[in-house]
Amino acid sequence: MKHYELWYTKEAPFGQEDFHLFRHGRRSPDDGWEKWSLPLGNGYMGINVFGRTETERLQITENSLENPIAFNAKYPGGNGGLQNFCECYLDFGHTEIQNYRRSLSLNHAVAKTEYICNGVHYTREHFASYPDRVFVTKITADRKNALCMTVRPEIPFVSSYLMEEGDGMGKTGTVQVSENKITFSGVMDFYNILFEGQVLVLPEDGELISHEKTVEIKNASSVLLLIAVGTNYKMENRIFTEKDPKKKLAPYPHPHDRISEILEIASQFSYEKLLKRHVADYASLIERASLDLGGKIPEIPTNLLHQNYKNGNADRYFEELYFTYGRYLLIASSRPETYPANLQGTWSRYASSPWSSGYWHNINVQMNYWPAFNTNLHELFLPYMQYFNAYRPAAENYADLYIEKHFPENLTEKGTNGISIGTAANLYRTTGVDTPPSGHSGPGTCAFTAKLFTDYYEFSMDERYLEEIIYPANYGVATLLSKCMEEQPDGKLLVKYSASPEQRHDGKYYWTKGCAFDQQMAYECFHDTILLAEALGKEDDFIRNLREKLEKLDPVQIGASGQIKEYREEVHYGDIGEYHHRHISHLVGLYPGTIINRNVPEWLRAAEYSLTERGDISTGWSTAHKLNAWARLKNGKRAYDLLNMLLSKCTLPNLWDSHPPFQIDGNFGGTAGMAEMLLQSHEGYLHLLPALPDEWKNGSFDGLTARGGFTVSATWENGTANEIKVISSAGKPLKILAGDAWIETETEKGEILHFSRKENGWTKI
Ligand code: FUC
Repeated sequence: MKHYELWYTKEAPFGQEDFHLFRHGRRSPDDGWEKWSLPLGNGYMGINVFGRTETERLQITENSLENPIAFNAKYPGGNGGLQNFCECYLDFGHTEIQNYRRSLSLNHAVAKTEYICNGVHYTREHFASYPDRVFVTKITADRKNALCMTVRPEIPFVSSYLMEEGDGMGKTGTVQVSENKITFSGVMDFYNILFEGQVLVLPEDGELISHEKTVEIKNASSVLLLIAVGTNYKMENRIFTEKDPKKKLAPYPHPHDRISEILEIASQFSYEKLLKRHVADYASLIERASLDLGGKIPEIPTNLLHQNYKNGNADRYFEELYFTYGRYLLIASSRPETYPANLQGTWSRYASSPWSSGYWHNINVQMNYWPAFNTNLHELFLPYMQYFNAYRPAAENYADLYIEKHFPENLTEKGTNGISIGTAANLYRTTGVDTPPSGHSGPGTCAFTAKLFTDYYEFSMDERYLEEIIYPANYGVATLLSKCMEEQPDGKLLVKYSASPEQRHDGKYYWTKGCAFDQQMAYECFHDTILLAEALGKEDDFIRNLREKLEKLDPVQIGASGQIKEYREEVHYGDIGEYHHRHISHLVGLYPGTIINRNVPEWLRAAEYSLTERGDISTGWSTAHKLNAWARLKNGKRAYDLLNMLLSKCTLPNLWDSHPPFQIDGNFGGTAGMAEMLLQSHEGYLHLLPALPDEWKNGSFDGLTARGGFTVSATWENGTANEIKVISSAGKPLKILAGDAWIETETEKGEILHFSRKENGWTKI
């Protein structure tokens, strides 16, 4: 893999990012955390490194330290959610600085800060180790005994309330020191979360002085810090079924022993050994896929490279870097046995995070996982499957209640009414499907989620979770959807209480019957459930019934303007709802769905019309969704326009996506979209370079993944592919469209196939 690094010649400012101010309409300057700090993570924790010389700031997040999602009458602005775990300050007092540089290596997932102060070269290296569950910092001086510093962790937002006295969202916390260990622990009131973090301070030589809340190091040559954090949260069924917030975590032990043990074990390794274990683990994921567009390693810092890009000097390295960064961010925020990536991945410095840092199921959380499938990071979706397993009984209960209330004639025994997944969710609570008038997204949200499970299976061909999770998820969602449809006089089956996410008409959320979002998603889900049943050799009355229902869904309708109708009652494009609304929910059958494809050219044309009318200018994730949609329309120029816009207008100097504010979904959607421009597999075959823009005339990619369990590498020149390598993990038949020629062959499990372009087509070599 090429050398990929974000680097800067200035430290990240402390900044003033106060989300409360943002919420109340007064954007405060946010030059610190959101724009300039560099994120690290291992799923267990997220760390933002500022690279400051006088006082370094390491800001730590742990996903389960949450208040409830509080979008309620009391707090209409939306408060609560994920909260900053710790601000760990390192006081160096270095002010006269030369040769400053800070960086984040995407090859090794290591952040580095270096500079010269008083003739001494200081270096800091930081990484978040997944195998050892610790955050590691090593600070070195190149002159013996020249390192003096104080380690000073603080618990942010300790207060008896969050917004106002008596709101029940207070937090207590204390910092204590025992020799070379600093422990910061407390209780977050609402869910009674017991939290603790520990910093182990290990100087190489010099003197260690323990103060009440800090540890001071004098005259050392290097210092190693090991940090672990945790809470008594466990992602289990009871969290979601227990209604009393105070009882959810009641059976689980205080995290103290676990954190102590993690540090005890990690401290037996040398720094070099910890680094080696971390790099081996990380490299096994990041190196699986890469993209070479001919970019040259730049000699200017990343913020200037970005500035040049914005000024119209689009640079191939910058695009490659963005692609790699999306994969890096997913590795840093979604590892098996930890938590799924949330709206900000796993990073929050706030008392109340934007949209609570929740799992939002009408686009955001789905987008997080798109690159897991086509960029060869399949197992990073496991945390969501584990989350689903934990909330499943609650989702079944929501389905019972929903059907009982709205479709009593379809109510069956408790637990057999399907699975209901509404828009809002976090680690403590999910919701059932939205209902009018206050909700805003139809039950298609459930199928939008189930699609991820199908994609996981189709891309990885991993059968381990098929019977236990993937099939039941689809079956459950199909069950719910089939119960909330109404047969029309013309025989069509339409979702009743249907809404195209967040679309408003005359200032109100618009509820109707059978909008495109719900019908398309229902179609995808019924179709997938039947396929999965076939894969498992299962057949029952319900599956037979789905086959009949599928025919009646009428998921795509073309209107008088030639548009895909967002609503059945719409005549011309834009009759109902906002013309340029950021959601393109009527095109989910184009992407991430698959029904709008080349077999129905008139649907593709209508999708193109609708996408064009919707316009390009939008928020971060919306731009990323449009990029994927244009890729599926096989329009390299337009896909590239959107990519360019995403990178120029919706990307911060630390390359985080900006909605605004910072949301991680656009990063993930952007990375997936770049892969989608180069390889597609939703039409029953692999399509190589389906949306190649002129800007990417020559290049190669390595290790992208396609449905059927294929891993693909390819090179191209002057816009034409000349070499293809395919690894077949499942031994499925292989069909590729590359240029104007087809490749068709049987494969065996584990077989590696090479093809070379000759004048009259492709030859197997
Ligand atoms: C959905 C989007 C918003 C925002 C929020 C977190 O509701 O429509 O734009 O991204 O999620």
